[in-house]
Amino acid sequence: TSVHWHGILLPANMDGVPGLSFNGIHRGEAYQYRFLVRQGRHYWYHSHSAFQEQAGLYGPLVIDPIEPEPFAFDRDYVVMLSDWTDLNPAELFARLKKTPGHDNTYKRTVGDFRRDAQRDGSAAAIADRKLWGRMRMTPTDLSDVNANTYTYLMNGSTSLGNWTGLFRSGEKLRLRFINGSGMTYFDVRIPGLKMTVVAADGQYVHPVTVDELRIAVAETFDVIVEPSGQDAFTVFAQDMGRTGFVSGTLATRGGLRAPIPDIDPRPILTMSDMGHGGMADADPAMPDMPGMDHGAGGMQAHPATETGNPL
Ligand SMILES: [Cu+2]
Repeated sequence: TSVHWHGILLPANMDGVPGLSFNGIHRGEAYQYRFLVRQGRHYWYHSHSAFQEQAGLYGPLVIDPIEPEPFAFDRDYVVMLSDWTDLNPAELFARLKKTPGHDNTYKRTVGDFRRDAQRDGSAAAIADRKLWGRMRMTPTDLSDVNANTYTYLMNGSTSLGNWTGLFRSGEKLRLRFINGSGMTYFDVRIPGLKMTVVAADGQYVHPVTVDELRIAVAETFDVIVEPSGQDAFTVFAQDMGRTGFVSGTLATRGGLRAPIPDIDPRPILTMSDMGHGGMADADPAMPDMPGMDHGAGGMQAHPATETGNPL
């Protein structure tokens, strides 16, 4: 196994990436992690070996800074989101290799084609289908694995389990959101409350007040909310592909619930989501796909050894 301290600044051999920063921890072995902590706020840790993170080997990491923080709060809760499957993650991965579309039961239909052809002309509608076909992708594919397979969790609880954070009316709560998912992006909101984002990935930001935020895999956000006027508020996190959600509750006492909103309508990807400048630039010959080019250019190269590693 291994422990990777996600977002923590430390020497490379403490970073916990087997085969890159150390050799991993084998059966019967011990490895002492020892490093100076140079940061405050919250991060998370997870195994960096095989599929252990997907199998639940992760957790939040909260470091109280010595210097006072530039915002006030009365209570402090970690809200850790994740995607759980009872399948062995290695089997899930193997299934994904064989049938990548297994979870994607949502496809465009002949009716969608008629509508697009009416709106954009049939040549454009055909060209659009050809382009997606050539990429062997579909505009409805937002996540390879979604709620058809996953159960989304909040602090390890399903929506039925209803993780609850208590408050007294008028208090300021600090919620430390962490996305510890294998692959799920969540859109998070608390109907009836504004969220003021005060830090992102452990870095203070100029406070931004939002109704909803999107949290990608491994991201963290600190938000301040001030619940008042009702006894319970739903913390609602739906996946980006709108296949499912997990919810919890902020409440003045245990056992309360607020209404849970419906999942939003499902979005359709466009060519600009795929890294194209939009349909106008979409050359049917598809010479270049900047957003999808994993082979060259923008990707950061890793040094072959730790000797003289500048990173
Ligand atoms: Cu990580």
